[in-house]
Amino acid sequence: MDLGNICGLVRKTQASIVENRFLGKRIDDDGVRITMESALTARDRVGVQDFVLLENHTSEAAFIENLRKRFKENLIYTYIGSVLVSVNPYKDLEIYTKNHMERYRGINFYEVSPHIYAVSDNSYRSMRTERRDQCILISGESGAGKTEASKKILQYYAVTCPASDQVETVKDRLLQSNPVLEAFGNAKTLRNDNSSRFGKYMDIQFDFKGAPVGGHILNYLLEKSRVVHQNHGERNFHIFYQLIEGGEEDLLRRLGLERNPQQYQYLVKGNCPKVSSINDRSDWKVVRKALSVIGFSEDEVEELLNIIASVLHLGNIQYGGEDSGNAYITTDTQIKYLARLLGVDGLVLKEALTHKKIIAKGEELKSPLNLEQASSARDALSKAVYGRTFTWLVNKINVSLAYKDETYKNASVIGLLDIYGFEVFQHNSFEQFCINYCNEKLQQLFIELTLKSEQDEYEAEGITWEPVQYFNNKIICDLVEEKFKGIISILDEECLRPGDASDITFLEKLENTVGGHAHLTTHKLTDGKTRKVMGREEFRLLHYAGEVNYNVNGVLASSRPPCSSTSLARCSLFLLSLCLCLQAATQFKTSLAKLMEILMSKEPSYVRCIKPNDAKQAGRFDEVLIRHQVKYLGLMENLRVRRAGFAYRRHYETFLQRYKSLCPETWPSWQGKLADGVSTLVKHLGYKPEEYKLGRSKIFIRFPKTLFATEDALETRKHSLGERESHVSHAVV
Ligand code: AD9
Ligand code: MG
Repeated sequence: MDLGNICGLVRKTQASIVENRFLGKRIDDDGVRITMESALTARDRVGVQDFVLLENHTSEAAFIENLRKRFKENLIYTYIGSVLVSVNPYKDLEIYTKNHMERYRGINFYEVSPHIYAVSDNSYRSMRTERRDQCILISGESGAGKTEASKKILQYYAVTCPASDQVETVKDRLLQSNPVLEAFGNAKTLRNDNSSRFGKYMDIQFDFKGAPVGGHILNYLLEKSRVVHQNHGERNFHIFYQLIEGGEEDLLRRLGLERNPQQYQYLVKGNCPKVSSINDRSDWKVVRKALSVIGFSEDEVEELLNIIASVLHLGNIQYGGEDSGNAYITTDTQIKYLARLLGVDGLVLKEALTHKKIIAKGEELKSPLNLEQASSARDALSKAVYGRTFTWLVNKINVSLAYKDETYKNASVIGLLDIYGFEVFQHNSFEQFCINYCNEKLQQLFIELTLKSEQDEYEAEGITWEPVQYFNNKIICDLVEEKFKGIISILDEECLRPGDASDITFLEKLENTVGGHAHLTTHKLTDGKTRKVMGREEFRLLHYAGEVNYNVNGVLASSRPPCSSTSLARCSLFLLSLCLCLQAATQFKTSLAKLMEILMSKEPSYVRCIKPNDAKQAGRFDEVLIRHQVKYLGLMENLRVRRAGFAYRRHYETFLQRYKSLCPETWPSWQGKLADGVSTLVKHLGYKPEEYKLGRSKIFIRFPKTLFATEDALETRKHSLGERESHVSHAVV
């Protein structure tokens, strides 16, 4: 059989073999020996599994070409050092089986192909051996695969970690929390059929034996505006459609619902009741089951569904206008259902939906709302009710996941962060502002921690290096969050200021306070002379990831409590009687600051997700879109930092083990100190002094080509040995 045939035959298994040739153990899948295709040819085809090994590491084109080659071969994962870059394949790959999980268990990071399981396992082992809490930070834009990645990590732990009977329930609950949170917090958007509309940080707690014993979830900024409005082609949260499509007849009857989403104002805005990739009816069954696994009682489920149905009824409330301009309710049936479902008096509800309360000179006064005010009060109430329900749900899940046994007090933790990516739309509002601010903070953390850990390692190994220049986005974080003169402080001040505070006065205040800042402009500040046209009601932030224009229309309203909510405070239901105010900017800032604190206290691993195309299609690699993501995820900077010192590092023992056969003095075994063995070996191989440094426990190699040359030498040796063997066996025959 000639060389071409062999290469063709084993093409399928080749990828993983070549993956492992450069940096680790050689695996001969299916017992086929691949020694024919030269290392270089293979590298040309499937690229390198770690970007630091790219010859031309400063070239964005080379970076993208490497991604493209790998994507074509279904190799969706690539490292930048220890950071995992993942490209969404938009198809099911056979790489998440139990066998794959087993393959990554207890294996060194570089010994097998890059994989989300390698990151999971590495964090788990670090937690176990170093007793240090870990976190895995998953970032990327909408549809890039963050949620899928976090689910894969959770599944990996559920399958591979030790367990006892008691622990099995925890594993189940951890896994089952996903469908519930997704039903209430995910929705179909133009970018993703299952888009998470909230940020999620989840702690998985492990006992001293390494078994998962509990969990805790923190949620961030649910996109509540979706409850009352959806853009064309988008949907409301999945749960509404699941209930309507999948709910049993008598349940729907009790809730006063019809089996037709088009009947509900809150579900018709996007004109998209059905999604081909989603089966609402079967998802309903999954969610119902998950709710009981988590430990919701029948009564609690009933109450939850009462509220979901109430939101739909609220949306169908319509108003008429009196001659005086005051609004009145024309849809009594809805009020009847609402009163029953929420346990509120119908008249109180009617009043709450048509009046606001104002406190003047210490006295409480009722003032009627006009049509427009009444509709926005209704919508504000729906959003607040849904938002509180979501928080309640998360709290319930947390109670169910909390570990009960006192002996587990000192659990170790792995945190998973699956947070919305940077968002730029045609129209960007307060919600995008918060989301992008969050990404700005995470980027800061990323820069600090990747740089810091790099520096720490050199220090620990006693290696000198030249620090690399990078853009520190702290200046933008400060612009947003600084006390007294940050954007959030200014927003708060305007929210609390009585009298004529409006969206426009907020904008003016911004101009007066931070007008000179290099990362902020407004129409007025630039006299409209900017590259991209700006509206008069916008301010523009130059984020690390690019420019975004934020419209201030309605900013104050989003940060203030809804006006009618106080009238409902008397109602009986505990969920509603809780404070109904929306999450304001300062609250968001505080919760983000807490999150940063949590993350800083842990050892981080990074998964950077990339979306290959906007059509949600398998096999399509849209270069422009990908280049944009590579840029704003800061991957080139990441690579530069990683390469600034040394492209490659290896423990002496591992290095010696792999290459000892290349030097007569180290083969078959080296008896002296490991460092001396490595020194002898690299001298024999002709390494020049500027090509490498010897640290306390590791060798640091500056250029990939040095390592490639060594790899090729190893390959040549194996090849010639193989030929000799086959020659000998021929002779015997
Ligand atoms: V968003 O910011 O929440 O809108 P995510 O979370 O980044 O977004 P998600 O994980 O939901 O994206 O992935 C989007 C879709 O891509 C999934 O529903 C899958 O259909 C598809 N996907 C993502 N990752 C994988 C994968 N590893 N294998 C196969 C995948 N399909
Ligand atoms: Mg998601």
